[in-house]
Amino acid sequence: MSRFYVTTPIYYSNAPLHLGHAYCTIACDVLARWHRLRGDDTFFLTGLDEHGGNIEKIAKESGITPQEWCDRMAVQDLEFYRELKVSNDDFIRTTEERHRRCTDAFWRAARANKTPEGRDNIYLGEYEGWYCPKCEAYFVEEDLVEGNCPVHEVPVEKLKEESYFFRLSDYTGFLKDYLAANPDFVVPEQRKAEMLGLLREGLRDISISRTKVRWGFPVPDDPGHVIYVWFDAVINYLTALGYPDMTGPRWKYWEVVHHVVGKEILRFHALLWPAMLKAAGLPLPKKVVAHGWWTVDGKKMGKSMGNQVDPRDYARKYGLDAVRHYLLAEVSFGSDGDFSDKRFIERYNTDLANVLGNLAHRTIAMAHRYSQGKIAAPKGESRWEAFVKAEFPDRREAIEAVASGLGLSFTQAAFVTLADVGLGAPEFQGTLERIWRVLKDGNKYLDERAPWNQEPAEREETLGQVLVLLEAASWPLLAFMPESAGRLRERLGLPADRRAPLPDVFTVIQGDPLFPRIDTKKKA
Ligand code: ME8
Repeated sequence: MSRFYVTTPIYYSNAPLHLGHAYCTIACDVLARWHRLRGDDTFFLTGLDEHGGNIEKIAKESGITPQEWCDRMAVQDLEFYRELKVSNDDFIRTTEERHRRCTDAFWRAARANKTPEGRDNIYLGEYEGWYCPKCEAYFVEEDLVEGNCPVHEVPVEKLKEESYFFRLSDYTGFLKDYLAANPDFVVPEQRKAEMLGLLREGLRDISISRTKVRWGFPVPDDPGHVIYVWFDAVINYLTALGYPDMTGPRWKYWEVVHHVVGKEILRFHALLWPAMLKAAGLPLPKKVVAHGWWTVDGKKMGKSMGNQVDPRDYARKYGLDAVRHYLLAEVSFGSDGDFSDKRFIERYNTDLANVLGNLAHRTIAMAHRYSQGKIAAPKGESRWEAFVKAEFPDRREAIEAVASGLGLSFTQAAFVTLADVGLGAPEFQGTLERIWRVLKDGNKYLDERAPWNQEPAEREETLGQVLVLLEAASWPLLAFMPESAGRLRERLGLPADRRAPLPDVFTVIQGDPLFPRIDTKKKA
């Protein structure tokens, strides 16, 4: 059985989560759900990053302890997850005891080993640099934008302190070689290019302890220092699997870990973290995927920007699946996208109401009007086979292999393959675009055949063909829009989330439109 492990970043506990966090979490949720549908042994992790000076400061300002602050935020954030129906298998908080044990063991393992150049991985030194309290990270002069943090555009402070360092500079050559030997390790390509650029410049050692901040884990054997929040944060991905115990039931997932992160924290995941893992003698992740930013009027949506969108407002109004679809269909995963009410509604109406919703609704309605909801499944191969072969000629062999391997029809196998290839990249927008290309052909077919004018036998053939298409498409859509695709499958008279052999005769069930059109005129 194949395995799959996917992680989101652990989000800072300093402020409520917003659409940007939902975006990355939903993308991971789609991947996890798809792998579960494939029958893979899947593990999906998300959680909260609760340490660091920022949290210490905000708790102090609120007159409570950092732990109390984190506990309050965790309740809110878990509610956010519950409402977005995220299917994570574990939820990690970095203040947990399991994480302290794991971080301590990891530090000791890295400290005990040497770099590829044969030097100590961790050493004591003095750090001076431009520190952004919001990033919890130091920047060098050249990184600053008009003297401000390049991410948050807030003033940075010049700080100097005794600090432990991780000798990242000694890993530049190792990482260059690793990225060259593993071309899919960092995706997409445009984001990998940024990492290669950093490697060409050469990596600098990174400060991994603080003496000014108290809110964090003490450095092993030197409690005057607290471990830098980023060093402890990335280790969470191991904590959830039970590290340092590498004999536990979850350890098997480590070799298939996929990290999905925003582009601004890619360097921590694609450069620092692999070097840290190598230092601790552990295998590197399978893949690191970077996504772009949601902006509002061109400005990054952010906790400190005051322009956050709460995805729950949209989910309550238009349905959670409409939010999931919009986020993943609207922009290519590595690129930025501007969030707007107008685009949300346009995409909903074109993709969901007009294409998928309309195809399902009118087919099921006609099946009832003309045949009491009973439609024989067409014999032989469906008419979509030729369309798929013409549209995706380079996928033909893969589809045939999936069909024979899984005992599926060509049409079913086509959608499985489109999802497998697309989500393997992962490339959400492209996957949805390809699925929609076939669904649009479904509507075109229905219009051309005009079953309302056909003789009963021909009409049954037409409607049967569309039902076959809807069944095949609904399978990968269970990952993207679990509730609506499940409801569609039930309307087709099929189990919502189990692939049973297709019936000889579909018994379809009528209901309200899956995606009622949003009337923009009425809204105005
Ligand atoms: O960086 N558009 O936490 P964080 C898209 N704790 N995605 C966005 C976004 C936006 N406008 N805003 C946030 C941290 N995100 C660290 C991570 S991991 C070991 C530690 C998403 O709360 C995106 O995935 O600032 C981004 O990388 C993440 O939230 C940052 O969350």
